[in-house]
Amino acid sequence: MKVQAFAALLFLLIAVNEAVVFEKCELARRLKNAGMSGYYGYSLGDWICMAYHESRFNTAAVGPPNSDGSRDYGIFQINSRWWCSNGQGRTANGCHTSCNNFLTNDISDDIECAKRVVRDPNRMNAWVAWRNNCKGRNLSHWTSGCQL
Ligand SMILES: *[C@@H]1O[C@H](CO)[C@@H](O)[C@H](O)[C@H]1NC(C)=O
Ligand SMILES: [Ca+2]
Repeated sequence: MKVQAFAALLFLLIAVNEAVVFEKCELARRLKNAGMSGYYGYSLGDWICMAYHESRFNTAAVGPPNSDGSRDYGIFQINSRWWCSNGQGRTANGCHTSCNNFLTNDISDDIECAKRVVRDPNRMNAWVAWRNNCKGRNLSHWTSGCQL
């Protein structure tokens, strides 16, 4: 019984922190509720297109090392050189957090950090995958079929 209770607790702890692959419309709803529609002039389509091309909506995504040795974390692939600390190498840690916090199924902190990133002069050009795949395109299909 004790062992079972422990196993149940362990499972709960794992489940709470479990990574998740978001479905497009669920992500759209979360982003809208967090005030991302029109944030700094960017549409929900911009954010969803960016997340898709950066992480395929996978909150557990960790990118390969960048040329400066940093890595990118989570659904928005937030960079360890500038925005979070992974305990390796220099970081400005602009979002004042551990990069591991961007790998959980709770994306509220990822969203807050993405807002901080886009307030920088580069805006969404900070995300190379957005620049290459989303910028200046018709993004209406990223929110089509979603009840928002
Ligand atoms: C974007 O694409 C949608 C669906 O294909 C279309 O209905 C809409 O007119 C397009 N918008 C622009 C600005 O081209
Ligand atoms: Ca998180």
